[in-house]
Amino acid sequence: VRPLDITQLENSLERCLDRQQGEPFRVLIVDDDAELAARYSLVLRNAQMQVQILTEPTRVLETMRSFNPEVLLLDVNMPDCSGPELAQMIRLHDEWLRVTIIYLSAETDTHRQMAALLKAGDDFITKPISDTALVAAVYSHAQRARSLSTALARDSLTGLLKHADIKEQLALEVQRTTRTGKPASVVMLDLDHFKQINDTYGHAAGDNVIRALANLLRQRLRRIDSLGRYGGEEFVAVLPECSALQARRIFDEIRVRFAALSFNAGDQEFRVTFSAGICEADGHSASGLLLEHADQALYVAKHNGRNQVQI
Ligand code: GH3
Ligand code: MG
Ligand code: MG
Ligand code: MG
Repeated sequence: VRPLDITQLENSLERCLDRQQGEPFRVLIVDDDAELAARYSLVLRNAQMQVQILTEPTRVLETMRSFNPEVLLLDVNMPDCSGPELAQMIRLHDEWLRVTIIYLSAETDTHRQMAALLKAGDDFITKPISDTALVAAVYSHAQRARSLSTALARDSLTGLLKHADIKEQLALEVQRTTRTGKPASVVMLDLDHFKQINDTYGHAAGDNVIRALANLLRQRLRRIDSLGRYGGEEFVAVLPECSALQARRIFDEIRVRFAALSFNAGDQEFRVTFSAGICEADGHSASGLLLEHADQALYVAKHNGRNQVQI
């Protein structure tokens, strides 16, 4: 086995940190030893992470709510509340599932380390630790926590935005439209006779159809467009800098492609269609009203015989 080359490790870590995209990782340090906490904080800040220190463990939940960390560095032995007790309490809240809890302690007794991990928490780092090793450990955990957080924020069947998030995205685009004066379009889309599809071919086959439509939409739309699963078999797309007429052309093309796909359930083959309604944002209408208008256009598309796009 080749000995570990620390310089090489440090170089690769630097490259890693250079690649750190978007917002810096957030780390919350909970330790009753303020001096020690400040020391670790400095190391992590030098590695471009955002750090907050908490020497009073009872305030951990409110600090997590305001700071929203990816990683919690937790001391084991503290006067008011032990680290493992705190970790256990945090794990009662589903909203903090995406946060990695790492114990950072001088505790070298492996039985006590294990007891802490069995109670709650994800990793145990023993002090003293080199700066590089601390940064590497926190960085990898933070990266994983962020991926998990991104995945959890998405609809699990399709990977698209969830109901509340696509609505939020629409509100943001409406604001932008007001600023830029460029039109944006909202598209509401619903699969045709989908109850019948489920009843005839089974729910699993129905799920495949929903996934296939999500993939097709993702492929055909631009990066700046937002796409959400609004309900069971309903989708909403928000298209910035796109008039209703342009949106209709795009969705008519998608409609034709989708109708041509063939699905299988056992030895049966079947096809599915969708209907869509479009509404153009003029910079004055509230986003709720836009969705309502797109829904009305969808209703017309359904009423006129389905498998069509209406404005
Ligand atoms: P219409 O053409 O008027 O839209 O008829 P429809 O039968 O599609 O009516 P509606 O849009 O009300 O149907 C919703 C159906 O979609 C009800 C439910 O069985 C099915 N559905 C909703 N969510 C899911 C899902 O996640 N998976 C599957 N397989 N089916 C779903
Ligand atoms: Mg302590
Ligand atoms: Mg529906
Ligand atoms: Mg439907």
